[in-house]
Amino acid sequence: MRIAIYPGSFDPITNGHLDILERTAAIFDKVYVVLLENPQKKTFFSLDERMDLIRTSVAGLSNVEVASFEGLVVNCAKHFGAQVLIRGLRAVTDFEYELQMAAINKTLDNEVETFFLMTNAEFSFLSSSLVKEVAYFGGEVKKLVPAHVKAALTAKMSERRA
Ligand code: COD
Repeated sequence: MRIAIYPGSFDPITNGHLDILERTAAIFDKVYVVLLENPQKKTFFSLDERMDLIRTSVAGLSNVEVASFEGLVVNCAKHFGAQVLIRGLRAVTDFEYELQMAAINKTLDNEVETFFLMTNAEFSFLSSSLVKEVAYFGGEVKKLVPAHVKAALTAKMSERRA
């Protein structure tokens, strides 16, 4: 069975993440989208909120499961029985960091391979940070995230302003 993990912060999940996920799900038998918990990193959405947003987004993908993990990404791969770790590449700026990550992960566990999927050109500019910034200043995010994520962003922004 070909199993992959797609790790990330997903704060929140965007159409760029989803594109990578759909393409991965078409290749692998099973895909775990894993929220890597980092207690030192402050996120906009809580872990449970981010997991719920992903679950709704992938409801139509029967071989995709949403999970969380605390620790090294290579240990996460082992935990889920995955041979492959999926990463999305947007631009040259992603490349240096991703190369470094892939190299350290290979050093930590030689059995886990990193596979890179190039972003779909229409999402090449897209990041969770950018989406939050646009939403914060009242910009339209409907082309950037699924409708339920847009609703969650709007609700959270007004909650924070109150
Ligand atoms: N198009 C295509 N791909 C995209 C897009 C887009 N528009 N936006 C994001 N992506 C890709 C990213 O390149 C990434 O591959 C993935 O989607 C997730 O992105 P993010 O931003 O949600 O998550 P990251 O990149 O911040 O996640 C980083 C990890 C949590 C995976 C990383 O910090 C990690 O592995 N932490 C565990 C500790 C560890 O093992 N470190 C390595 C050894 S020191």
